[in-house]
Amino acid sequence: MIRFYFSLQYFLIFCAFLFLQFHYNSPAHAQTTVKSGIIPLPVSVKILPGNFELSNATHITWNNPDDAATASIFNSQLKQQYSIVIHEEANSNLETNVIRMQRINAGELPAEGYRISIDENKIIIQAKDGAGIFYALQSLLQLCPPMAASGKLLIPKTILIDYPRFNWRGMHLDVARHFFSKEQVKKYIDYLAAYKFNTFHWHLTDDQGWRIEIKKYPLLTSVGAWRDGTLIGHYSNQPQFDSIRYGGFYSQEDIREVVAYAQKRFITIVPEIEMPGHVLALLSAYPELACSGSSFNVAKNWGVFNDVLCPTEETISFMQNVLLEVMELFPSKYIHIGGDECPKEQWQKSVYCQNLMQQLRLKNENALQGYFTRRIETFVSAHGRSIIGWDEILEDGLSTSAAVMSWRGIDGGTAAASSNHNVVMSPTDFCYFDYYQSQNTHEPLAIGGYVPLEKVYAFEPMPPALATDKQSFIMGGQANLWTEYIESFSKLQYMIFPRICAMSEVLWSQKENRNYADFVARLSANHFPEFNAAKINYSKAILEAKFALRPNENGAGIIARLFTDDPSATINYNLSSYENEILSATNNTQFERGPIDLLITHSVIMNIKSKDVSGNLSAENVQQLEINKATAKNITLLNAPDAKYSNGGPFTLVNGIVGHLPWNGSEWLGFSGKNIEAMVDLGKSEMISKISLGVLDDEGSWIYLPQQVTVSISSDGKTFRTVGTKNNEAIKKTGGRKATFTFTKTTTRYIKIIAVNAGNIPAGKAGSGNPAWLFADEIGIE
Ligand code: TNX
Repeated sequence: MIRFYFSLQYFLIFCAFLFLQFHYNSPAHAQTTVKSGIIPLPVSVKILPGNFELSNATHITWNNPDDAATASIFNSQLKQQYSIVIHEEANSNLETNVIRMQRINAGELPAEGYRISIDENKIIIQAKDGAGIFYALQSLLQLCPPMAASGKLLIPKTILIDYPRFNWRGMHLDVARHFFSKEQVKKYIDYLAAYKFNTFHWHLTDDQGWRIEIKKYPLLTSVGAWRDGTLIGHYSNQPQFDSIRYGGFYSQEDIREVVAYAQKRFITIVPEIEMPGHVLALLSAYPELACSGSSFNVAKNWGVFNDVLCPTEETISFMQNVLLEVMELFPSKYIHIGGDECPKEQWQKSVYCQNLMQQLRLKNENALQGYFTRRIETFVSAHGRSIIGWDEILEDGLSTSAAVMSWRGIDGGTAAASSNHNVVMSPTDFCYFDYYQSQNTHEPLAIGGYVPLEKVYAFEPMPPALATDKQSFIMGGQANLWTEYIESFSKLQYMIFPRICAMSEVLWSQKENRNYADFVARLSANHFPEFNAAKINYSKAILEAKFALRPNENGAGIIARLFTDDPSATINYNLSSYENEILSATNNTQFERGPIDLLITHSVIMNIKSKDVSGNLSAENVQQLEINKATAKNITLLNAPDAKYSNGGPFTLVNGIVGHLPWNGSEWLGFSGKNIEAMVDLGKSEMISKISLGVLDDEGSWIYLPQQVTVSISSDGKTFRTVGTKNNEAIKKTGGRKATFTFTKTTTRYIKIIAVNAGNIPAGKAGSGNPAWLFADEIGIE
């Protein structure tokens, strides 16, 4: 018989060995980089026991002179974050305490890819190109832990291999609605670089300001860069303006400086010059380029304006001259020419346009925009560049050298790629960082919509419906930052952080490695502290207590589940009646981990807050839950809401939540071009005398009141009796927020509500010609 005998000492050593084996060699550990915390997640990371100590005595060296600038950027980042300054030296042959940047020819690494290997003596960084070297150093910075208590910066021994999934990794910034200085734009570029974005789409012109100096046409900036006031608050039908002169622009020298700054960080700047719509600032300087009208003002309001460029020879050569100067300033392959939201009213009325259409045998005004775009496209191509435009440019005969930026969903992009156009995916419902990112009622004003972090993370730029042989036309994706409601750099930070981190991972990391929970853990453990140190104003929505509602399956009422995206945060809640009395379910003093389920059977004010691991309180989220006879009852919808605004499904209409204004996508159901046909089953006969449907009127966001709302009731679900009908005028008269019907008390069980969609958006309005949205938040039955 064999007997095993271990002394306790040997047994403990054996256990430690097993632990290390498991801890450092398991593939799970190699893949999940919770330890390294790097965002975007690299292809593979392996962290080994042992450290490299980085200090003022460390050298950084290169074998390609082009990498000297990268070394000095890295050095200044180190100085800023750790007060460490290392020695920069070309072709050093030091063997210890050195970071060695090597350009290699090996075919295994794709463009922009890199390898890092860290041991106790040296850090070796290898890449084929300068971008790869740059990204390696950005990852190296993220591998640096906080300075140890001993004052040492110890970087764990690591083997890391990495390369990007997409080659267009873009962030956009609108500097027309609100202006950001050259220095602020450079900061923005720093953020992009840290997260391995390689494209900065600079939206330089729009109705509210022209922001780039053009030597040949000085009025563009002396007149077009300034407006006499700005909308106060949110877009509405009764707009109010301040009268503060607002504006600014970049001189050509400024632009050259920013382009060079971006180049050093391997970021291509794609300039956007909007045409033929969104040009009020241009027309205010050169009114002769419009089809009619002799004087224009730089817009103070947001939205879409009817005054657009007239496609005359004079206009075309003007825009070509502008583009000549733009191409000289920006070396990018692509020049963005806008092309979105160009109303055609002026072209319909213009004798010149109608004659031109006849002469060119163009079937309609969209085809005329196609003609204009082709003229610009030919010019840009003749100068060795290509145009890119918003997906509207696809609507009429685009030559294949033009690339398409798909913003109204991914269908435009899918169609464009299928017909051999290069495509950048930027659909509003995942990529619009001007939309809300939290349901919290204290959230700063945004344009509307709801794009929380998790939604951004779930973005998939490669459309599932696209044929395999067309997939290479999808260059990548981009997040857009429109700045109607972003008036300061601090708010800009808030809107992009941390959604920019999620977008970086979508565009860089391998799809199969992506995991939201793992991302959140890296973000809150490793990146939030960095944001704090850098005094970046970021959204803590993932630490905020949120709620999800569902009907109580076991009886009356709804269940509110309280939770935080980041499970390390704790929650505190408080329920009070509308009269402010505290209800028994209240937990006023303690913070507990979520999820917490609360049963709600009466109208209440729910007040929830959370604490992060360091004890910092989040903003309070206050929500009114209005319980009525419809709440949590069985509801069916004949037409499904649009996927963009279907959060919570049909239950949204009976979940007790009355949508807030300005609206936030999560509280509403949205129907594009379709009617609402809802049927509520009360479960048993009930006495009722009032029915209401909450609706939304926000024409600037293409959301229209229903043409008509009709309510009918039935006790058998078959024969219905109409108890009221109202048109949009009647709804407007009563505040435009609700269609309410009162009638003599009746006993009934089934309630049918039909709301008729406004149809296509009329001429002269934002989004004209597109189907109108119909938005509803809640059904009330009393
Ligand atoms: C639509 S996206 C626009 C912009 C607005 C934005 C607001 C696009 C091509 N056009 O002019 O700023 O919505 O989200």
